[in-house]
Amino acid sequence: MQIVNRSRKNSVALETTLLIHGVPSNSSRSLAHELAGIVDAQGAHPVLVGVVDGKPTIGMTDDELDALIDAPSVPKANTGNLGVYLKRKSHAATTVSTTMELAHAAGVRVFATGGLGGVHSGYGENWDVSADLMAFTQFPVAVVTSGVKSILDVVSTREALETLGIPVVGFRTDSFPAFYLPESAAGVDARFDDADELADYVRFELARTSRGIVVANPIPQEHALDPVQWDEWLTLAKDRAEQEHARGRAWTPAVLGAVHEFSGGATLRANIGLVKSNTTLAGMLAARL
Ligand code: PSU
Ligand code: MN
Repeated sequence: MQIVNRSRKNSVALETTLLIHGVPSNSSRSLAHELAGIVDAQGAHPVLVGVVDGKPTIGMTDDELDALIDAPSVPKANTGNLGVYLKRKSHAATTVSTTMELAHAAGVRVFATGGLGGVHSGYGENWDVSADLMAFTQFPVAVVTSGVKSILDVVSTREALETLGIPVVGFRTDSFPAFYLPESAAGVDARFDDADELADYVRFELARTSRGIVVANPIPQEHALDPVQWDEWLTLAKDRAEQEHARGRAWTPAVLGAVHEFSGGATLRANIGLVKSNTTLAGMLAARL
């Protein structure tokens, strides 16, 4: 695979699906700049990952990001359909799975996102498990994430990670975080309180295996949502997504968009708060590798 690789030592990958499908388009550009600034401030190098005119790009320029933002519709690339978008010379936003694939192809070992995809708690009778989980068995990249999105079945997702043999370590937490909520009923394999110690482990584990690592970083307390309030918004949002017949890859963006609306922007602020915190930790890690 031919890639455009603008990464260098100590790079941190950032993904385009979060920017293009996870937040309203008028905040994509400013969020991208803020995240890049956060990585820089940690002494690491930010690389935005996406597909531009069929070119897998690790380190997108502002113009390239603008091209995706301004495109009428940009597909979400997972491990399975990525090759189709490359062959057809289309733009595509990379999810956690394809950002890991491209980061690895460029030699980038650290990636910051908001929340992983995982096991869905269901719409209708459908079985829906994100390609993000399998990607950890294929690409040795440490992904800093606030656990998995609270719109999923968090405990089943944690079990699925264990089944796949993927290490899940917590930064200053014993609990597997649930995106907008700092804790869930599930736990982590180990807790690290010190960034140096965490970086030593990440270096060791990535060299030892060809698998990725989930670095679980809970949403900062000041951004966390009230669980009861969250449940109300989630119920409304799922009903809305059902009414819109959102299915498959459209489900996550539809539910996220609806909770942002029902919460009057509170979930969006929380989402941005947790992504920034994950980006800070990813920058700290990359600077230490
Ligand atoms: N983190 C966020 N917002 C997002 C995502 C992550 O804060 O929108 C994206 C990631 O790209 C992840 C995707 O891979 O959501 C999961 O989509 P799905 O459930 O369809 O696999
Ligand atoms: Mn899916």
